[in-house]
Amino acid sequence: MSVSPDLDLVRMTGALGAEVRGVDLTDLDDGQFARVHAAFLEHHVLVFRDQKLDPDALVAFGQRFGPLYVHPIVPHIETHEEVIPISNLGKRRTITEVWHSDVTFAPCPPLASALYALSVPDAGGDTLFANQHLAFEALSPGMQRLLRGLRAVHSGDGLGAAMKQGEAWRAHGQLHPVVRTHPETGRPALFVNRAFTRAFEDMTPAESRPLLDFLIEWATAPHLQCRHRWRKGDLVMWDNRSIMHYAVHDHGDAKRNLHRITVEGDEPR
Ligand SMILES: O=C(O)CCC(=O)C(=O)O
Repeated sequence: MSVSPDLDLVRMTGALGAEVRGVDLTDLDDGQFARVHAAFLEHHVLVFRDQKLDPDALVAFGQRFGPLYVHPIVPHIETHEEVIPISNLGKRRTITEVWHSDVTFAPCPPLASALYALSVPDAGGDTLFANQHLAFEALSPGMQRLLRGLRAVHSGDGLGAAMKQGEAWRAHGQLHPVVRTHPETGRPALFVNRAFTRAFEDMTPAESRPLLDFLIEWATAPHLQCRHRWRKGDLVMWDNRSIMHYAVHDHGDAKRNLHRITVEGDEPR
């Protein structure tokens, strides 16, 4: 049974995601917010169509979940340090077309991220999401035991280099458990990703690569995914503690502009 019976929800796939209908994010009372929050924990990715969110309203909505995070590398819009512009810089410069969770190279990666669509291509530019609870739960007991004993190093070196801050991030590494426990639901989730996870603790990248490759391929199989096709005015929010995402760049030079916010998270355990 759904824990959010009063919301009009349309699930995206069997694995994750729900569109929430009939909600104005600029006008959520506490009861509605509690139901949105419950739906967020149950479905991991929420879509709200036809929203009108200037940066103040976007920040105010994000703050319902907690203080907002200021990205340590990616520049923000001039007026709001919590809001990152995501725009189409062309296929060769895309840095989000890779399976990742946001800012896992930080000691406390964000709890959630949200994107608000200002302009989108007629076709293409979708975003994929993959459920890391299901990814972990489907592994064999032996592999689950092995992974529960491991930690991995995450680094912002690649993103730093792409943003011309390579020197500052070159030697950077942050250890996190390979399996984290969701702090609100207690559910385990795989916590490695293609963009930032470099190696297992006390192992070389070459030694780590075969298992990391296996895990990321396993964790992004089609039956663990949902796919969002953007419309202007969409707000999509995901749980960064249990989800990986991937921006599909198949729209050439067509305009695609979104605003992103992230909510502060806690130390993965
Ligand atoms: O542009 C998108 O669809 C996703 C952006 C993204 O991956 C990110 O902000 O981390």
